[in-house]
Amino acid sequence: MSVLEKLNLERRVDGALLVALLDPDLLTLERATERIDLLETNGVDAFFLGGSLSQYLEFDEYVRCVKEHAHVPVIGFPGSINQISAHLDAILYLSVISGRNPETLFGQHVQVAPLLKRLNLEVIPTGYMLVESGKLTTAHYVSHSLPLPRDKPSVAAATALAGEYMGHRLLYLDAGSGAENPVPEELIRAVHDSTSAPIVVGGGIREPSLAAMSVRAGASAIVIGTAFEEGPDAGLVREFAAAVHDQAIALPLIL
Ligand code: 1GP
Repeated sequence: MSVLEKLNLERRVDGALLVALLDPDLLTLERATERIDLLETNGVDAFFLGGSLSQYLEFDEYVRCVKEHAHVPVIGFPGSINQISAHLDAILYLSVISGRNPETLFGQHVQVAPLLKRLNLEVIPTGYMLVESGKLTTAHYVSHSLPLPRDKPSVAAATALAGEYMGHRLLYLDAGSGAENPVPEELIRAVHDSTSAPIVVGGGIREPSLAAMSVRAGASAIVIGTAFEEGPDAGLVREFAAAVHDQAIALPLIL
């Protein structure tokens, strides 16, 4: 069964998905492996593994250790072409469609495609949209591109629809890790109303209520990084899980 099929099964039971971000630049391997069990047993459905800066030298070993401890899918969220490992269950094949930098739209993809094929990794074509969030985040900076304006839902909707027409199977709206402001509700709703692909939302979601709001607006998966970095307690993870899982709205399956 592919990772997308597994996530769809989970979605049928749980509604939207709660995803925890493990960024090797920010979370030592020891701290990451320590908290995997706590995150999983309290409701995390999958891990995204990667980061914008990519200074970590032993990426492959990091992924291998995480995989040894994790029981839910571990999906690559690469900030660069160095963040590829045969130990991943799948990888987001991210095209930064909010920007016009050819390297992050298509260039790096050509460089890594043969390697991904050789590793037989499940590849998930993802239209990645950075959203203006109040201050410059690392993701905005390293992508060499302008983010989507946060007060222009129609621009985000048009961008997302174009991404869907280009064949992306997921649309990822990201305010950037540690964002001052998360992706606005109106913007998520506009993308949801104009597309049929599942929407992943992340960046600056520090409170369970913000996660719930994003799901009600149309997000099929919520990514939490910073809020889980400082040794989250089980109660906080459960609150996020309830906020994400318990919104009774119909969302597209990840197909
Ligand atoms: C960033 O969406 C992720 O790509 C997570 O962001 O660290 O702000 O939760 P935070």
